[in-house]
Amino acid sequence: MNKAQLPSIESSRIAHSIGTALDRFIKNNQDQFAFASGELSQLLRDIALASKVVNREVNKAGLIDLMGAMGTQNTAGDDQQKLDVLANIRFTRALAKGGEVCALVSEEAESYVDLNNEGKYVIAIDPLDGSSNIDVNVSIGTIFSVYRRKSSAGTPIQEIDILQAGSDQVAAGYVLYGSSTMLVYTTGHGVNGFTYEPTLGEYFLSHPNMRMPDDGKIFSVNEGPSNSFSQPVKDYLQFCKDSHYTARYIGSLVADFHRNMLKGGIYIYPATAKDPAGKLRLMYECNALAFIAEQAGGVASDGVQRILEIKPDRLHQRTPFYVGSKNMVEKALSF
Ligand code: AFP
Repeated sequence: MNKAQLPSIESSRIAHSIGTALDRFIKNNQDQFAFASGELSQLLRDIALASKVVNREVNKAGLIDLMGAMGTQNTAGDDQQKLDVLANIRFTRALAKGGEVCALVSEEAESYVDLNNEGKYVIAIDPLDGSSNIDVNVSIGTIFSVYRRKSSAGTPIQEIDILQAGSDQVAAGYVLYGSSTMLVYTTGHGVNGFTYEPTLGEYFLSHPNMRMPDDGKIFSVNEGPSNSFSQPVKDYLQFCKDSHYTARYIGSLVADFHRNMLKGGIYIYPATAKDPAGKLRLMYECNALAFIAEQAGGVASDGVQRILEIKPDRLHQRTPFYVGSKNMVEKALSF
């Protein structure tokens, strides 16, 4: 009797391989991580699980009264949407149950949240970014940064645990709830993207070793407040137009970043008269995307220095943000 050959199973034309599931990928790659790799793996799995629940709720939102405002405001004074609050609960609960996280910084909470004091990790998260797009069925996202706590497990959380520079991130990622749902993350060894297969309830590796093109022709900026942009920013935008670049702006940072990551482009949110320090939040929006951009060959700056070098002095600190393809960001910074 002939034995079945593995290669013929792998290349079968009637049952195509669906690729590597996220769980297996995390497990296969955990040796790359210098510290307690099993714990970081568990934490990433907890985030993935919560994102699946949020994905389910985002998809059903219009049907089960999850659209619209809560009637409350977050730390930035923005109206909280029901899905913002729900996503915050889902991620916080998953990370609390997982037990690996000692403290969580969220856009939706004024102060950091204590979780398991024995946990070795600190998370900064924007549970649902782009919430003004929720009600109109446009892509939204989740952004997260993972840090090792500096103080010893079991001791009280200190400021040095929470206010870490982006360069201290040990992992970061985003989830894009778009035409398909994707989880993209890095642990500092390149960037990998996984697409959610809803009938199997699993993420599968669809974008291995993602690289951001060095050049591109897309610029993403809300030009509404452009009268108050600085002259160099105005000049760079004029350069983009003179160069016949394409303007693309969704208003959901994850979606704009992801498009530019795949196609090549630059995302800019500069200082404006309304937001003199920029609008975007360093700890749970910019740091994660800066880490991913750099890992994929891109550049992220506040206009003066690398985003990852900024030492935050408060949880909800804002920063101007220039991120994207290397040559485009360097060109913008040269103005
Ligand atoms: P919201 O979550 O309040 O919609 O903010 C989204 C966001 O932080 C980011 O995702 C967008 O890129 C940016 O703000 C959009 O800001 P503008 O509406 O000022 O263009």
